[in-house]
Amino acid sequence: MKTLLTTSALALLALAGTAQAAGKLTLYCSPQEEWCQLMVTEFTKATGIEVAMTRKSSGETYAQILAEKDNPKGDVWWGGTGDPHLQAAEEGLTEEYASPLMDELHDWAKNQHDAAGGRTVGIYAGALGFGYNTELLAEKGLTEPSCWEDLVKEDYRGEVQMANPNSSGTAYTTLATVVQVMGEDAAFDWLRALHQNINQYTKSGSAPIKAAARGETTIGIVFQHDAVTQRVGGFPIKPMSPCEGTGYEIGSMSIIKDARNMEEAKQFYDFALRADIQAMAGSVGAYQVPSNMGAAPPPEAPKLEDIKLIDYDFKKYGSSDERTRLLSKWDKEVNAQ
Ligand code: S7P
Repeated sequence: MKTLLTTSALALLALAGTAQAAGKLTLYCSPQEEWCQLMVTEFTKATGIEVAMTRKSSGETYAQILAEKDNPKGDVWWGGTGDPHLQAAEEGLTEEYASPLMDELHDWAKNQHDAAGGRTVGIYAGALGFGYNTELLAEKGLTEPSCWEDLVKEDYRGEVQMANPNSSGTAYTTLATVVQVMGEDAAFDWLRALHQNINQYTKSGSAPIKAAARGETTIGIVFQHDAVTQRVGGFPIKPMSPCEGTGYEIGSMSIIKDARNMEEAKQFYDFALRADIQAMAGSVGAYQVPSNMGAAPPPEAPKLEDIKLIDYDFKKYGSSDERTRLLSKWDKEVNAQ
């Protein structure tokens, strides 16, 4: 009996040891929920590490990491637009790390790493634009919008939806894009004019095109890949690339400063840069361009080389001063109207 008890106690101890060795990870996730879930499942399958994941928009996640800076609760922030990752890096909220997989990445992903002093890295890229519900547009007898300038036409009163740039990285990319395309004064005139046509500022960046798919708004300002997801899902959505040119995101990943599970955080970081892992995105309708050169973009992904992209100034628009200034100006001069 004594021997039996000792044996089972030893077995239990061994089991506990295995669970402890496998570890745990707290993941803050900013892309679409389906992709976040896929990453959790695949990472746990590969490593045995249990992941507690929360999905929040990019601006919201940045604000949470800032609020938790003296007592960090998250380990890795995976995905979301690059600007707030750069701001977090500048403010010392994230940890420097160089993955052994860095050489496998496109230059734009490595440049993001360099710009942040090694505190963030590019994991995907995607172009901004808008999309519209073709059936609603026809029913309402509206003409097809193809330029940023079209979106402020009186014909589109109450027909346009975008997210709030404070919570949403997509909407902050929109704000920074129009400032770069039009110049700041003209961009704020345009944003005030657009405000007249907006039916709702949503919290999440992809919500406007999901609303368009459901027929709740005609036009949504979103990343083009998010419009493609709805079209592939069978909804009457047409993605558009604005005629004047458009900005883009370098979706990023950062390890949170003083992460409680630092070893697991690094394991996740390396895992998320792997070509085979990035190549899975298309299976859950995520059509961004992957940062690992060995991962082919999903065939549905908008081709960045065919889009009139601006030379988006990530250093400037991802800086703490500029992001804070533009958001506060938007709050005062546009949203308060
Ligand atoms: O849906 C995918 C995606 O567009 O969402 C991310 C975005 O930052 C999260 O949404 P928010 O705009 O609400 O922050 C993008 O990085 C990603 O491509």
